[in-house]
Amino acid sequence: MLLHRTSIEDHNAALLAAHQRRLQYLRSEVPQVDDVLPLLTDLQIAIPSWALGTGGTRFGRFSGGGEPRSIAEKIEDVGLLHALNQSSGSISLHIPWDVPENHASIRSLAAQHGLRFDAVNSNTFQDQPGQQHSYKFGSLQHVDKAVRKQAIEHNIEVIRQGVELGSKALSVWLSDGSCFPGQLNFRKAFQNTLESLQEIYAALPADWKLWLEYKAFEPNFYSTTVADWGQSYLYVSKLGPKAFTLVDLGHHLPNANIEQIVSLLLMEGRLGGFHFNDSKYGDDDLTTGSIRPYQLFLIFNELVEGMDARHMNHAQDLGWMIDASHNVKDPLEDLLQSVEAIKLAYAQALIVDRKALAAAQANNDVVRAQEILQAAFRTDLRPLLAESRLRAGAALAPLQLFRELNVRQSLIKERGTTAVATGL
Ligand SMILES: [Mn+2]
Repeated sequence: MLLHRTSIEDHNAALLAAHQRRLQYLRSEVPQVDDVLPLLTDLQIAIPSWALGTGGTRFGRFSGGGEPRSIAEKIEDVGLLHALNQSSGSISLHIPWDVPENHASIRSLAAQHGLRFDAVNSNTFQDQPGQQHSYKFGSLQHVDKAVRKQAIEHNIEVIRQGVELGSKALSVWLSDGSCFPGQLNFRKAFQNTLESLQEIYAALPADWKLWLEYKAFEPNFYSTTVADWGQSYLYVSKLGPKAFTLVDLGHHLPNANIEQIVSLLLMEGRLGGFHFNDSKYGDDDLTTGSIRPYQLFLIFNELVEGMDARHMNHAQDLGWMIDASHNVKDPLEDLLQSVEAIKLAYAQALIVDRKALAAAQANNDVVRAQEILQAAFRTDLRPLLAESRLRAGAALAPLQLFRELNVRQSLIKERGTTAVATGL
């Protein structure tokens, strides 16, 4: 489904007066408005190809209809999101759920929608039909060299696919680990994994990065071979300068101080990027910002401070991606909400009074430090986000327009009620 320019223009015209009133008030309250606007416009959040359909749990899956049936339709869905918010300018493919048959036509379709290809993701946490060896007891860590070799070759094939699409990063998440004490020799599992990663690393093109994602538990429940940021850091520091740690917000043990992790990884130059989502209990994969928006702001506060300390480009130098599952919401509506929450937290972090905060820290003025952070967090910057969208040619209120245009009904009409997108 293509969004007509006039739909956005009519929508914006109807909302313009109220928007300008709110923006004018914000300008009187926040002096940095004009500095923040171009940064907000530049920040693009990648949409994963597996998040465009309904997710599920091991108890069931309740399809919403109109799901994309092919990579082309997935690109069209991301193109639709991008037309609505001009903030979702890339797509991250998962191999083998999404293997392009014709790279040139897929690339040109993406370009028509103003999209590029973000990191490609490998999958050695499932067995695929016709696969010779099973990953039941791990992949890159496996005790059998033949299984490791198969997993290494899969990752190298994913790099090849990514090169064809213009991707610049391989994202690796391993479910490797053990479910019971005694099942695994931890040291051997680490060494096998490191050697396997070294072979994959050697296949990276010169301008590529490898992002190693960690996760505390699940599907293995006793040990995970890349379980936390320290373990990921150990691997990537041994691999070389093109390897980085990837932080998925849902992959920590309860109450982990993610903002501190981010700060230290940035300090060491080893933070590669993010998978955004939110959670209350574990790896819930809920809408970003739906449960703990203050934590999201604190993470962005450290990101902005740490990236500026290293003179990094906020939009270009880290990978920004959503990794969520939509079990009860329309996936496209959920993704619009997620992008909004991410950019809102970023905007809040950009208006933190850093000089005053540094002075409060130097004087051990704990009360003042809290006041400074919370003043930024509690400022309603939604008119600023709307203004950045307006200037980029997007909709003032993307979610509202999505509903006004009955987008989901159109997609159901086009694709049917039983279409099921590939993914988990
Ligand atoms: Mn992830």
